[in-house]
Amino acid sequence: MRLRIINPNTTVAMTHKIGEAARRIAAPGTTIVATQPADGPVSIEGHFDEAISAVGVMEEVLNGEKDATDAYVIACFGDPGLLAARELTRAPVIGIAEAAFHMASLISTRFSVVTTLSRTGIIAEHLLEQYGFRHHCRRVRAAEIPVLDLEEDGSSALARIIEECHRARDEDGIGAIVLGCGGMADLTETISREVGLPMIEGVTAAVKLAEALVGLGLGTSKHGDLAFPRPKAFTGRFEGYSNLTRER
Ligand code: 2AL
Repeated sequence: MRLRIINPNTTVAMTHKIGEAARRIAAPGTTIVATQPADGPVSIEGHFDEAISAVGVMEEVLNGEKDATDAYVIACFGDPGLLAARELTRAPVIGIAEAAFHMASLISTRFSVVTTLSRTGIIAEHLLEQYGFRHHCRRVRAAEIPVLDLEEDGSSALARIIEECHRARDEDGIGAIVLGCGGMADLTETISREVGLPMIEGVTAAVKLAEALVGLGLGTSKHGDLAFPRPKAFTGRFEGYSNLTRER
């Protein structure tokens, strides 16, 4: 199967890291295509960044539709544009936050999330409510690191995340921890060893869920609100979207 992993921010190094983490965990028959939007924020750290990035996610899904894609992963912890992306394809589309929450709930009754900044924690809290995981999650914690610190050799990012995971383990009464950023895709094993709790990281969780859905022959339902978008004109810089509305 061909799995397109879309890093919604435009930092090439992060896209590469996400792609490598996905390849390490993918089944032998899975080809990973890791991409990012041509334009947009270099990191996603708030509602504005997220709104802009969602347009780039749509473009990357449309590119994937020309590339025989069997499944998509949106590799940012706010799952930007997730439902909109689903309207554009019959393939499954999985967000890394949603994937991580589901996986965590299968191996623990309570988990905490450790994300980058408090400012983005609210996005995770909204998603927990929207997806129905509010009672499974004890606490959304932040290591207070900007997303791009995760790309810098020698930064204190890893140490800070581990510190916050220790606090979560000791104070939250939880069985597992969800790592809340696509840029943490390569840290699961190290942190898990240090903290001694199961760590769920969204990119790897989403790859395995995508493989499961494709293996079951399941794709995005085209009955109801996830049907292809209603035909209409788009104006201005989005004029090109006017012809996407026919069903593929
Ligand atoms: C993210 C993420 O996963 N990628 C990014 O640029 N921002 N979200 C986060 N909570 O740090």
